[in-house]
Amino acid sequence: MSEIGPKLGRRSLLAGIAALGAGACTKISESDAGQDLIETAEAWHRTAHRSLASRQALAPEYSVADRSPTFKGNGSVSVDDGFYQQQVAAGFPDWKLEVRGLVEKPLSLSMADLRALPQRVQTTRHDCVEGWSAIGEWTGPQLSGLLDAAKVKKEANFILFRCADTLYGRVYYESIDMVDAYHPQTIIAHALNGEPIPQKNGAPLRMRIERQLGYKQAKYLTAIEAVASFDQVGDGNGGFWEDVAGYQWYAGI
Ligand SMILES: Nc1nc2c(c(=O)[nH]1)N[C@H]1C(S)=C(S)[C@@H](COP(=O)(O)O)O[C@H]1N2
Ligand SMILES: [Mo]
Repeated sequence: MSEIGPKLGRRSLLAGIAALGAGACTKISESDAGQDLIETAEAWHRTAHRSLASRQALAPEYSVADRSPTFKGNGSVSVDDGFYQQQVAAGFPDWKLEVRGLVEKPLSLSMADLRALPQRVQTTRHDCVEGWSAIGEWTGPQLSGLLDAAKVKKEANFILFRCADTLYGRVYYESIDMVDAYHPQTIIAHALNGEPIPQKNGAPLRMRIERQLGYKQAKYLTAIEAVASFDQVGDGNGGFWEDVAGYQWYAGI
């Protein structure tokens, strides 16, 4: 994705493509400069189109035999909060995932609600920028289904993930654009290797966004929020590590 800047989401891409509409071409095409402009625009359109198509490709999936024997816990490995601790002990009977923000029908879903939705099972490799990887099998509903059920409004450009944990005194959060939000391998996972997600790996719910690096895979998920922009969230860079250490917002692999 080097051709497109990190914050250029699907909507701006589409707006750019729409702006190349034929109507504007009649006058400027009569001059050489106009012709150059059109050729440049066409080349840009081709590049943009190819990039968008490549972002919809699937991440590699592996077999059961490829699973890592242990899946390291990294960053927060628990949540320092009484309600969370009581819920872990009881198997998360009262845990709720909210779907809110720029949606017509906000949702509040229990673990049972999430398990009752159509499930995707995917064995994928998690790559952390700190230099380790692990292969695991994740199960959960696709984010696209929840966004459709909540009826995301046209003004939404990004999906924000709210987490229960704090790290270095800050609440962890992340965000992605609509291309990744609707990617078939973007799921809200509740199981790892066929078991409820262990506490260290983000119990009871964590994101799997398989075309991006480890720090985008928000653990201890409490809410999914559709937003027009993330300028006013945290320090405005779209995620915890983006704010704290200047990591790239778009962490595509
Ligand atoms: N809520 C939350 N999500 C998080 C983190 C975290 O500290 N808190 N760490 C991130 C990083 S850097 C990585 S590599 C993975 C680690 O996932 P794991 O603990 O299952 O290995 O979670 C990501 N998501
Ligand atoms: Mo990471």
